[in-house]
Amino acid sequence: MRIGELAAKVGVSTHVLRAWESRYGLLRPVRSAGGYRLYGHEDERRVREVVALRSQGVSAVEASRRVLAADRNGSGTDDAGSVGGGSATGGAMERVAGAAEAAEHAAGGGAGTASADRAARDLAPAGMRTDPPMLVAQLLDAVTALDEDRAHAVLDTAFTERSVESAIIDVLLPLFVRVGEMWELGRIGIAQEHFASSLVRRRLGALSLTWGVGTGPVAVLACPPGEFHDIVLLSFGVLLARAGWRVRYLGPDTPVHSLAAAARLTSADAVVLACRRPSGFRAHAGALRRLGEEHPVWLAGRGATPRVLEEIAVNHLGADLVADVAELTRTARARRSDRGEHGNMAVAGGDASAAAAGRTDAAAEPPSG
Ligand code: B12
Repeated sequence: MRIGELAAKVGVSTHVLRAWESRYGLLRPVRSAGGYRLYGHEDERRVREVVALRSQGVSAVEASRRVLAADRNGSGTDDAGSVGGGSATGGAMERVAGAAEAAEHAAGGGAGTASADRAARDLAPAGMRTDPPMLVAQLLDAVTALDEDRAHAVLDTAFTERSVESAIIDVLLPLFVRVGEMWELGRIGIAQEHFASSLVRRRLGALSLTWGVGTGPVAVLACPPGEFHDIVLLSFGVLLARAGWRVRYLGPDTPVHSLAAAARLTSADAVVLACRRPSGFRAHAGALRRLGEEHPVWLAGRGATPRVLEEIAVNHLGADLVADVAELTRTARARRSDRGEHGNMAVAGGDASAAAAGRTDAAAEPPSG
């Protein structure tokens, strides 16, 4: 059933149901073929149990905690259980939950859905639930606990409530910055880092399924030999495709002669190579320089230092992925127009920048290419 139907059945507003879903993971909708969130009987049961506890004066966060813990344990309640399971006590979910509880008290403290409604309104005025730092914190918490379900629920929220551009740039990439920091501090391990990478790669993979089709310009994307950090490159591919490009993704650890062959085979309008280490580019300086004479070549990532760029004499893409898409598009247009080719340039008006401006809007339809 859709959320409105569930709300009518259980007597809780859709606003509060959404808050319980995103904050506490109480609801676990599945997607219909048309992309709608559909709720089942188990969701209804959990909401009814929370409502019953609320009528006994239990706060929403505590009620959700008990219901989810009972679900995990098969029966009974578990007052000590943490929301969503795992070892994330003290994490963002707990902080969010604490804030929710505080707001609920501030809003009158009484049991019942009216106060929950009020609390949700007070606590989550427009955008709080979809606020990127909050989504990043929730994702990090789910990753720390290796909680796949919860991580997907947060990712669902990020991608449904924000544009794809914003979900990637404001949520996914900052997640990796945080994962790196937490890993350096010894607060998460390699398991979490791999878990986060695999989770996000699968999400981006789903977004990449149609990036090869159309008639737009062609970009070949790769990392040089020995480089496996490709999440940002993959993200960039998704953004390029949304701006009308056709993407040929060779991914990590690509031999440079294979990259050159691929660029030739596809008559690439852009070749993008990403690497964290300058040596990853330098080791292939001659081959990259030659490739740059045939196709526009762009180096990206931390390895693309001024010295490397000077030595190899190709273009540079900085950390602003939206501006980078626009730059590639401008260059491809100019190149095709120099060659007198006009018909095949079905790129979205350069409008990665439009996408940037509308990052918090609903995702724009990708250009038909
Ligand atoms: C996730 C991750 C991994 C994943 C990568 C998954 C994947 N497919 O990408 C896996 C598990 C595979 C991995 C492996 C390793 N990793 Co690692 N990893 C990370 C981590 C946590 C995040 C990387 C990331 O995506 N960062 C987020 C992005 C947003 O930041 P960024 O890379 O700086 O990119 C910015 C710009 O440079 C630019 N950019 C980057 N790429 C691109 C591409 C394009 C097209 C554009 C336009 C822009 C752009 O945009 C970004 C926004 O500012 C970092 C920690 C960190 N602080 O980055 C360590 C880190 C990069 N890894 C590190 C290490 C040591 C390793 C391993 C050697 C570990 C090991 N012993 O096996 C291997 C090396 C693998 C290899 N040979 O490449 C070190 C690197 C140290 C160094 N001095 O370079 C780091 C810094 C961790 C650390 N503190 O020690 N890693």
